Amino acid sequence: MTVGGPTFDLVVAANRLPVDRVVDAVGASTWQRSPGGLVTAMEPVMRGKTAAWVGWAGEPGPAPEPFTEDRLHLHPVTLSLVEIQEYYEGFSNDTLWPIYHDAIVRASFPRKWWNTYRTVNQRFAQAIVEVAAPGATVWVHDYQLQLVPAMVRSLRPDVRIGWFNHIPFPPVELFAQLPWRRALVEGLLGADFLGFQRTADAENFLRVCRRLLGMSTEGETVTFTPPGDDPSPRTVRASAIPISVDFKGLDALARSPEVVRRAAEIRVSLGDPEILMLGVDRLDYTKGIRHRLKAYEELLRDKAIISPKVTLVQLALPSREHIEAYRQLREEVDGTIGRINGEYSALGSPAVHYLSHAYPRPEMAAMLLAADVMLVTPLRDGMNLVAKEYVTCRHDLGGALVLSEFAGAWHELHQAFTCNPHDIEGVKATIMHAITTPRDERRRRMKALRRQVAEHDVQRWACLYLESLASAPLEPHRPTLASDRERRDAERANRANLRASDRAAEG
Ligand code: ADQ
Repeated sequence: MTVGGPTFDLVVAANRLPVDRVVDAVGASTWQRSPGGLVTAMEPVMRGKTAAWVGWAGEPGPAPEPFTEDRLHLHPVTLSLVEIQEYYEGFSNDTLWPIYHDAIVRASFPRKWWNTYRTVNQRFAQAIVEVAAPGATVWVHDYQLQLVPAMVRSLRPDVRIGWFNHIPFPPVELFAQLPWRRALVEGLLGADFLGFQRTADAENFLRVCRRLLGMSTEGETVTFTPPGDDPSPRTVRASAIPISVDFKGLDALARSPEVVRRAAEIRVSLGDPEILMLGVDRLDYTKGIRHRLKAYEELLRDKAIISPKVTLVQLALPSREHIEAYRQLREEVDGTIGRINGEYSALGSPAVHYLSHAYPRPEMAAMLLAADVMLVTPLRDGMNLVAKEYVTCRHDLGGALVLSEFAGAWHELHQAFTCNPHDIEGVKATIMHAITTPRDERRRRMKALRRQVAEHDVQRWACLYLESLASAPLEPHRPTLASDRERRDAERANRANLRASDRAAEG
């Protein structure tokens, strides 16, 4: 079903292409690699293969012609202004995003958004089959493209199809609210392999198949008879393959003399605080920024910490500003920080340094290296790469990671200082614990955290994903004794972490 253009053995499809258009002073435009982790993750697996990437180029209106950048074939998909509003801001981010994040805010269900979501998914599927070589591997990413697997399969049964969910997959009770729940599951089941961040996400998906669609599941697989003319049953595997960061690359960057110097400079420019706390988030209601600020404000009020000896830097990159819940969040965060600064700042040293810019990687690495306490307090997060980036940058074994148990990362980073962000007393106690823990104990924890991320980096994630896709519905390899032991250790550490955080909250 190709239309004569070049075809590729590996096709990645994501809402966005991994490039941004940059316009220079004289109006000439070029494409620049976007800094995102997905591009880095895909690099080693795409190298040496003929690969294409299908996605939106970031501007409304007719898509630019396909082009090649760094030997990667980029195939832009058109999105009109209305489609951006209804498929992306609407259905993806105002219907699915809240439902998939514990309904922290109320989801909206306009029917016309669904129609547009379907139309756009069909357009992506069409673009994919145009560039997929016979027998190609197609890797679809994220919640914006959940109908694509079945659409691709119906056009091109010869290709192998995988989907990876970067965000959580909700419990059946929440998923059941979606009027289009059956169509979404049937869309996903067009894949051979479905990857999730946590085991609980894969289990939620399998439970949805069982309870809402009456399908039969066994272990990590679901077997069903697809709708249509072909009555033969299919089996699809759903497993956890947690995403990670480019440990080697980021570690090397954080060790570079420029970044080490810049980290020291940052501390000096903040007035050399005894304790520098840092939060780095997209400005999203899932990230727990309000809860974190409340805990910080109360610690100042209680005089448990004193500004400017203790200082908080909060980077909050504005996002999805056309959506009401995000506008409201921004107003609240702006207001809260204004109030804290009015109450607790000294002239020239604000209690909260609040920054809304996008920073280049070296500057971000320097900030992570400079921070004594990193606050990662989401109410729900698929993974949270910032937590992994922080420990990657701490080659000096300094610093302490405060981590919410509702971040996917918590399931791997057992030596972090755990908190339940809903429990403000608990967050305060955990912050104080992170501050007061003796240096040797903090170093021991950081060393273990770094080992975990180094051994489970993003390159390993991408390879594991593709191996799982290739062998699905069978497992790519039998779990070894060592991985079984790893799992048991992880479960034990999680239980100990939870006990400690509950005790802290109970005072
Ligand atoms: P996000 O919700 O965007 O991703 P996250 O995993 O924290 O969340 O990644 C954010 C990235 O943006 C990090 O690499 C961070 O360094 C960067 N960043 C944040 N603020 C920045 C700033 N001001 N300037 C420059 N860079 C900044 C979704 C899911 C997550 C999941 C990822 C990957 O919601 O749960 O971890 O996908 O699967």
